[in-house]
Amino acid sequence: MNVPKHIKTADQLNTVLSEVVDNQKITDIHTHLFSPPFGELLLWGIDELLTYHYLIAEVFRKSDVSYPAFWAMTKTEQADLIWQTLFIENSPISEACRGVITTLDELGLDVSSRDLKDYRSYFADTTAEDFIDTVFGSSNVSKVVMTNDPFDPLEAPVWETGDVGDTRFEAALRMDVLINSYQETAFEHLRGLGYDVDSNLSTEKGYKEVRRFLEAWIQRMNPKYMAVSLPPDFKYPHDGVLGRLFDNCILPISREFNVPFALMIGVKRAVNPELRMAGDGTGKADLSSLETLLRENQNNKFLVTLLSRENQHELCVIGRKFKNLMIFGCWWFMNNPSIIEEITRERIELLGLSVIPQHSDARILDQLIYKWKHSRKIITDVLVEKYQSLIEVGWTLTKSEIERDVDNLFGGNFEQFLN
Ligand code: RAT
Ligand code: ZN
Repeated sequence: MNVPKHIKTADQLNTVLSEVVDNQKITDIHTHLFSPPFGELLLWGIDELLTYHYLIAEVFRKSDVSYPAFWAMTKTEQADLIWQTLFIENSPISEACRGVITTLDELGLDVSSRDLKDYRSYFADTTAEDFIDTVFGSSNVSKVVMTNDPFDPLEAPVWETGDVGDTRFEAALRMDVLINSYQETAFEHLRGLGYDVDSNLSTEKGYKEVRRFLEAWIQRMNPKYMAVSLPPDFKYPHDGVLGRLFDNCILPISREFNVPFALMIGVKRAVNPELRMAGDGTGKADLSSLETLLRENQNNKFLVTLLSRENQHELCVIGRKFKNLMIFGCWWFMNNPSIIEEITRERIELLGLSVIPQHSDARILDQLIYKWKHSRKIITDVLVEKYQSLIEVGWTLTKSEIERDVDNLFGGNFEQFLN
């Protein structure tokens, strides 16, 4: 269609918006992907796709396999069971199942064949490096932010080499161990590295040492942000180790180095430990703690995503009060079409274009393809609806204005927030 400079009709709008969103390069601000030097930490291929923990949770609902029997299987056996149970004996219509089908299709594989052997041989014929290019090309993702745990014995040595390879992979300093397991594991780990800290963390000396640890990792990783996942009953102010870490270590360092603090609130870890990584749940948080944190630390920048649907509207209202808050993504159990659509509409209606509507949370490289294909379509539909209501009363829009808006949503807002 020949689109005039000023877009005036619904058809013109649909054409332009789909084209602009499809061509838009994406910065994916939260993933669990790794660049090639991290070796086995970078997951990709059909067996990894099929054994994604979202699908592991689903297979136990349909198969009689016991937990111990499943965990005793090799990865290939687990993938076989999941394929047979969730794709052959039942139709793969859950979002996590559908994602596998979208991905295979986008990679040019014949999904009508249902031939797992054929899919396996496709992946056997490629290398991680080539596959990164294929996936980034197909999903139009130009940058991904990893999740980097300085306490991970597989990861930390790679950072210490100073060569983390492909610059399309950027770092995020993940602090779950430091914050959520300080007394159980972190403090001893820190002592082992020569930091003079005790288990209570209540002295100026200890705070200084934790700050020294954070500074060292900020210098090593150059992270886009520091991040933590928190339970729904997270409280601030807090008179325990968490509160002392926040007030005396993390918030000052976050300000000093201009590295925002990302809070991912609402996860109940190990609701069913038998499911291992698939065993976490969700709960509604009391967001007055978040309000206090934002109000009392207005010179700090916070990125926030929440795991409970019930909290999403309230979060948007908080976003209207605090410019030091950037709301991002539809996290984990929120990353389903019906919820993405609802949350995106809610956010845009309350906050306009000042949000980061989505991240992928991809754990397996291939997932960038389906997670972004599915989300891109939903975000486009919401935007069409919103622009259309303007056009209907005579407002005119140009393609370049739409390009500006879309660029902000898929990368620009993140970069501007960091500056
Ligand atoms: O979505 C997921 O894969 C979860 O297991 C978590 O990793 C979550 O996104 C997190 O970052 O804690
Ligand atoms: Zn995650």
